[in-house]
Amino acid sequence: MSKKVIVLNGPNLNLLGLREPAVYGKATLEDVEALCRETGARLGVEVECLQSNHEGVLLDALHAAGRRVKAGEVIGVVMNPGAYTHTSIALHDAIKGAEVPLIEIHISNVHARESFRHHSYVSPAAAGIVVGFGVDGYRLAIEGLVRKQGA
Ligand code: CA2
Repeated sequence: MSKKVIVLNGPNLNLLGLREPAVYGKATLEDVEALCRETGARLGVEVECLQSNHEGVLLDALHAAGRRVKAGEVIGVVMNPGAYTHTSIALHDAIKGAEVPLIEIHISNVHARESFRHHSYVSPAAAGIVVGFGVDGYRLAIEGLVRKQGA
């Protein structure tokens, strides 16, 4: 059975493609999840996707992913934590505590935007970061995770 990659999307990413196309592009969350599954299929991994607007749901998903990494079923997580990137010490602690290999991805170049988007609580706990490539960044992040962790 093929190994799995978990793709997590945080708050407001369910609005992708429906608002602010100049910043985030025209692709919907459904399109992004299809792109992730296609990328996984090409690389021989199965992709499971979850989006939530609730911090606790994302924390639980990271804990579950960590357990599945230890069981050898999952290779790691690709996560766009949305605005929780800039606020959540709890996400930082969960990634470290669950010992889950995680690639942080942002659609926009957060460093070219408002200063409150320049700091990430997630980055110091991440195995890698993909920023500013639009939704294509999800493909790059999955490729990077598979290269780093093996499948
Ligand atoms: O660039 C990214 O991927 C972000 O993680 C997106 C977050 C933002 O808070 C981060 O600073 C950077 C926003 C999530 C998407 O929010 C939308 C709001 C309206 C329309 C479409 C998406």
